[in-house]
Amino acid sequence: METLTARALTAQLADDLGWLEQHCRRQCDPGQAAGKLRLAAALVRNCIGPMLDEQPPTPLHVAVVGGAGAGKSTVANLLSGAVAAEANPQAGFTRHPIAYTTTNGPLPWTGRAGFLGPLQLLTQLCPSSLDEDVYQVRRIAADSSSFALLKDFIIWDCPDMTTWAASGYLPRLLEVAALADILVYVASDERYNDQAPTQFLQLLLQTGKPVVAVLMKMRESDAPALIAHFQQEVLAPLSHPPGGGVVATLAVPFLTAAQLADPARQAPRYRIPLLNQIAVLGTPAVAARRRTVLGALHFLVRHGEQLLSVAQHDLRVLQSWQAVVAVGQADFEQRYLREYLTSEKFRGFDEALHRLMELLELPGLGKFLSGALYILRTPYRLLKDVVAKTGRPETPSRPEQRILNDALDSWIDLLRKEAAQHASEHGLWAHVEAGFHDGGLAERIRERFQQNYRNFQTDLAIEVDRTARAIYEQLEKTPAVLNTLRGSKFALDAAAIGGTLAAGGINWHDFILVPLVASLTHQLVELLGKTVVDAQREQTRERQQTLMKQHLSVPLAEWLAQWPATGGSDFERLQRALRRIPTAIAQLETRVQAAMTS
Ligand SMILES: Nc1nc2c(ncn2[C@@H]2O[C@H](COP(=O)(O)OP(=O)(O)O)[C@@H](O)[C@H]2O)c(=O)[nH]1
Ligand SMILES: [Mg+2]
Repeated sequence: METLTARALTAQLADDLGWLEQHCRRQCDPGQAAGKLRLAAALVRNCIGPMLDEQPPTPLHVAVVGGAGAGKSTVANLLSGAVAAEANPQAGFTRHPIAYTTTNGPLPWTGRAGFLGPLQLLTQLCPSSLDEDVYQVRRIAADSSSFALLKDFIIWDCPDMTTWAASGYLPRLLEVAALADILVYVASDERYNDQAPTQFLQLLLQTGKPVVAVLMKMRESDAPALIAHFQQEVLAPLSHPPGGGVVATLAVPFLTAAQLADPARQAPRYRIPLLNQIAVLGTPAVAARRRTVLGALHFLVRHGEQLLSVAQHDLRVLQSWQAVVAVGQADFEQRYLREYLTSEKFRGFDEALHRLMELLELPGLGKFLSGALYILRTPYRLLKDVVAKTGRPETPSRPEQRILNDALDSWIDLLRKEAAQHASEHGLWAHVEAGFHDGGLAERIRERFQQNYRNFQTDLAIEVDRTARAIYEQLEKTPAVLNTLRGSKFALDAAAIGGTLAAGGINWHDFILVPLVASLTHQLVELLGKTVVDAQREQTRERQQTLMKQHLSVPLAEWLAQWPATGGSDFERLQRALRRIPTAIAQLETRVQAAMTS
């Protein structure tokens, strides 16, 4: 396998995961499985890629996430110390991620290849309700206090965690959540145990990122009970890999309008514990970033198989297509056997029997004896010819090629019918149907078949000829055996004739008996010869079935079985992704480990 650069490898993996996510959204489950794929792709491009690219660890990224109206924008303002995020009572107001920074100069981290994947940087300030695949960076005045978090951190205000099915702003949220080194999970008093945000939290915890939970809008006196309840009811059932998890749960009771308007000065009681948590988690930055990257890597390694499981349904459909191909194949082979092979005579073997009998006649001087016996058998020969001629005329068998073509047609018909029947159920069937309908699939099948048919014919002719010839050639090559057989046959003839003559003394009826006995012994030997030849004939019949499978039905079935996954189809892309993803994850693991120890 070719060795890709780190950048190419992460781009390829993110691309494959992204393709799988889109495929998943198109096909089956637009929910959690697609979300998880998006998160995986985003971890590759936003955490692992930059690390392998030797990006500096700073600035660290803090993403504020949570359900609709929980108070995310309010918390973003608490963190930044400025009222820069539009807190808005309208649910789902923030539709794209917004970064807050005090930096006035260039922002090198935004320009890196693959940063935030498909999200484009907005060059002008826009309301956060703009529902597009964009992100914006808002620069705010530096906080002169000693709690100037924005010096080292970028704060991200994110779209709401609402439903898994949201295909627009949800992936944007996941993109930024993947980028984050620290997550701040916001839940409001009234809806702190909503199901969807809790499920998101559970997924995000799998990345090993540390989470600070912030409970909002309660009465101050209710805070301890609410925290206890939240920890017990919401957090306790959640799992997370070692090192991550919800490291603290803070309460920010209902703020006054004045506090909301100037959180840095009016709400330090709530702000400073929050900033402290972030500062501790982010110091030293190198260690924080290392944790992010390792968490991302472990996420991929642990969930790799499950990420691919979204293709299970597709693979089952592929298998059902392959099963239909196999049914067609079995019918095809049966028809060939039934309609052609069982009635095929293999005339070559009649010739072989003839040659065999000739061989058994005595050579040299013995020819005279054989000749005499031959003459003796004249009445028998004449009779045999008459019987052969008056016997039932053989019905000519149908030509092999016609039978094969008919069998192929019904194979094709079966495939066409099944594709039409299931076309509405899955893209694979629709693809096959389209192949038959306007892709000339039937013609292509016939072309392949004809090509293979020619090879089959050649091989078959060679095979039949070789087997038939082997019957007498073997004897010719072993004169000792041949002579014994010839001697035995002659001895048998002589004994029988001698016996007949001796039995009644030489008499007129010997003219009848002797030719009869000579014919009988010959018939006996011929019968033995025929047994040998017929055994070979049967073997050849089986061999021909095998050859037909080998040349015709098996290669065609294999080609058909894979056909939906060729020619640039979705299935080809899917199989490529399925093949490459595990390898790429394994390679990233090696590279990240190498990079961290160097
Ligand atoms: N008075 C008051 N309003 C709050 C508080 N926290 C949030 N809100 C209001 O609740 C609404 C939703 O808050 P916001 O931060 O926009 O939530 P988001 O949707 O999660 O970003 C806004 O109208 C906020 O002003 C608080 O502590 N006090
Ligand atoms: Mg908001």
